[in-house]
Formats: sequence, structure tokens, C-alpha cells
Amino acid sequence: MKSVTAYIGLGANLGDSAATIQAALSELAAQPGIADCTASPLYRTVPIDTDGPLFINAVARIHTTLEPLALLDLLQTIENAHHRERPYRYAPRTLDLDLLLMDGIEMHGERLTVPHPRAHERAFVLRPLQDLAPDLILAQGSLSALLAACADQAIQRLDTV
Ligand code: PH2
Ligand code: MG
Ligand code: MG
Repeated sequence: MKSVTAYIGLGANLGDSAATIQAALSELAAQPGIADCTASPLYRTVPIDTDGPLFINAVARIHTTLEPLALLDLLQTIENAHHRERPYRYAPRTLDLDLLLMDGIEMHGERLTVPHPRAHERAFVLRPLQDLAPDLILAQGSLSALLAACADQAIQRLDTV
């Protein structure tokens, strides 16, 4: 496949979440078929649609020659390497890597839906995405308009000195 731009959402709320997100970013950048990995700042966020510890979230932009399902396999391999467990939906997790967007790709499959069906209503995705791509427009609207609609979702940028 020709190289396309894709955006990956990273989240964690078990263990040393910030360290896990940083490690996952390095691992992602080192994969064959992935180039030019650029990370947003990290954010501390309140859990949405679930409870449990606060999350650390970020978004990465990559260029990839991988097909969507091959990229998903790779993301799940990295999650599993960080001992990701799935006891129930939205359970606290050591690492969650979600394929958010992929240039020119729209798919609705059993394993994977792209664009991510809930990205547009989650500040923990939209805010770091805005850092990487301020002019990006999703099907549901501009990032700034979508962010204004989820202003009630607490999110705090971590200052990396
Ligand atoms: N992920 C979820 C559900 N809720 N809330 C925050 N703040 N961050 C997440 O990454 C997150 C969530 C499902 O994957
Ligand atoms: Mg997720
Ligand atoms: Mg996930």
C-alpha cells in the first residue's frame, strides 16, 4: 500500500501511565511500515463513560504503508506487550491504542471501524489531535467546534519541562 497519514490515540489509566505512553510512542515509531511518528503533548484526563483512575492521553501522527487491519494487529501487539487486559468494556487499562483516522479510509468491520466512531465527541482525542493538525476537519465538524461541544470534559496538558 502507498504511504498514508494515520492518527493513533493513546490512553492509559493503570500503572505508570505517562511512562507507558512514552514507551508506546517509541515502540510505534520503530515498527516496520511506520515512519515519521509525531506525538502530541500528553494530557491528564477525567474518565469518560467510565470511572476509575484519571487517564493519560495523547495522539500520534504516523505515515504508514500498512493496511488498516495490519496496523490494528500491530497496535494490539504493543498493547499486549504492556499487559493489556480486557475484563469488561472500558475497564481500566495499562495501554489502549486506537486507530482514529487514516487518510482515504472508511471502513466498518467486525474488528475495526475507521474513522473511530466516538473520536468526535471526546476531548481526550480532539485536544491532542488539534495540537498535531489544527486545521483538520472531521465529518462532524472542525476540531474547535467539536471541542467546544465537549467543554465539560476535564483535560489538563502535562508540562514536560
Ligand atoms: N478511553 C475509553 C473510555 N473513556 N476516558 C478518557 N479520559 N481517556 C480514555 O482514553 C478513555 C476514556 C475507551 O477506550
Ligand atoms: Mg479507546
Ligand atoms: Mg481500544
